[in-house]
Amino acid sequence: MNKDRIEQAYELAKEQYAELGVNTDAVIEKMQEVVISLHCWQTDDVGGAETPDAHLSGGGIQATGNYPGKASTIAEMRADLEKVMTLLPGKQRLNLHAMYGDFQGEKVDRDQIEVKHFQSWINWCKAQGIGMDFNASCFSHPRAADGYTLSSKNEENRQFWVEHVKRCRAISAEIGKQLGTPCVHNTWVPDGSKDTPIDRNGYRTLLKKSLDEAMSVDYPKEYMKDAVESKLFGIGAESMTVGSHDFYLGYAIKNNIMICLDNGHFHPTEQVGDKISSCLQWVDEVLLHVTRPIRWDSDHVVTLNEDVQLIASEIVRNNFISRVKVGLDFFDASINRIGAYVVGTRAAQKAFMIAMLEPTSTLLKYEEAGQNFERLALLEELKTKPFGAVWDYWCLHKNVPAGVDYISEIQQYERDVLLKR
Ligand code: RNT
Ligand code: ZN
Repeated sequence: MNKDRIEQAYELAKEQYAELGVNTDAVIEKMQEVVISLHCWQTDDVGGAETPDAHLSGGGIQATGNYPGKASTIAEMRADLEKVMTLLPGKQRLNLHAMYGDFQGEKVDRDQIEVKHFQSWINWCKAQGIGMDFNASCFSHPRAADGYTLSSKNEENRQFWVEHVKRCRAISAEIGKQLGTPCVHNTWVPDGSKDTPIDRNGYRTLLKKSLDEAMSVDYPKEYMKDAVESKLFGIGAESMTVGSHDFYLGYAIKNNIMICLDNGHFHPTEQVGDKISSCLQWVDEVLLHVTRPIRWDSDHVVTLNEDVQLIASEIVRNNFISRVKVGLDFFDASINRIGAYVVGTRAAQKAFMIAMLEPTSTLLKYEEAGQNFERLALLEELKTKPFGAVWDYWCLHKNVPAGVDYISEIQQYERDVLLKR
């Protein structure tokens, strides 16, 4: 896109927003505060770096598609993430899963992982000038093949997963310490039952016990923070998920840890945007997995839709930016994966910018005066204000491609790098 045109369009947009009482320069400044944690697992369809076919050995997670070019080494993952970051305005973090340790060809089971296996990732983050978040990988493993991990009635398996989560938390604390920014450690388990179970309570009691054991060591909050992620159902766990929202919200409140809200993990008419102000009455911080659910899949590439918009608007309206950590959680193996990251992350960022371009105090005044027609009208008019001009200007300002320009850059990377793999 032409630089002068972007600047001209911005000046006009700035005037239009100013008429509504919105300062676009301040919005551009405030976008700095929105930091998105890039999930590493879109690089390779949640394969992991343990063995070439690790993901085939036990369920819990599923990616569909076989678009060429997926990363199959840590070096390729890093190259891809570096490329992605050159195409994104604003600041990001890395969100790494434990199964992506740098094991150097050694077979290290999940109950044996140590900081040393992640040191090269920490160094990479340091070199990139970004923070890092971490996740226990309680899936895609023979000990998860029967559908249970932390809530397993097989005591040996249960202890194996407790040990894994314990180690992941210790590694997280070291990550946060080394990088000087708290590492959010998220625990999600696929545990659940395909058909109607008898002992729902038994599994939930075991999950609580395991979490208590895995979280028995306290770490300073400047190093690491715990989050727990609920789910409604998964493939093969259609009838009951042990870690339901009720379960984890209770656990998070009781232990004052973060609740992770993945917007693909609720009934289709429930909105995570509506849950943020409820959860934050009871816990200090919330973690988000921003995604796009479609029918049975909870992990399509994020687009700028109403669900994501409500999430961003609720955070911005209430000044919750520092209390809500934003991560992404999608994996699409059927399209260019770099493109998936860039489209999905930009969509989330756009939602935040649109939220910031709202004259919230005017809308609030209308609402409190019972002027609901006026509130509705202004919300509708905002939809056709020149948001895109502000967005393009921000991209220009951040030295990343504006508008559609990233498409050709990704096509070029595909030709030069991805198709040669
Ligand atoms: C799965 C959860 C979980 C995973 C990642 C890989 O339904 O959303 O967050 O997607 O941990
Ligand atoms: Zn998730």
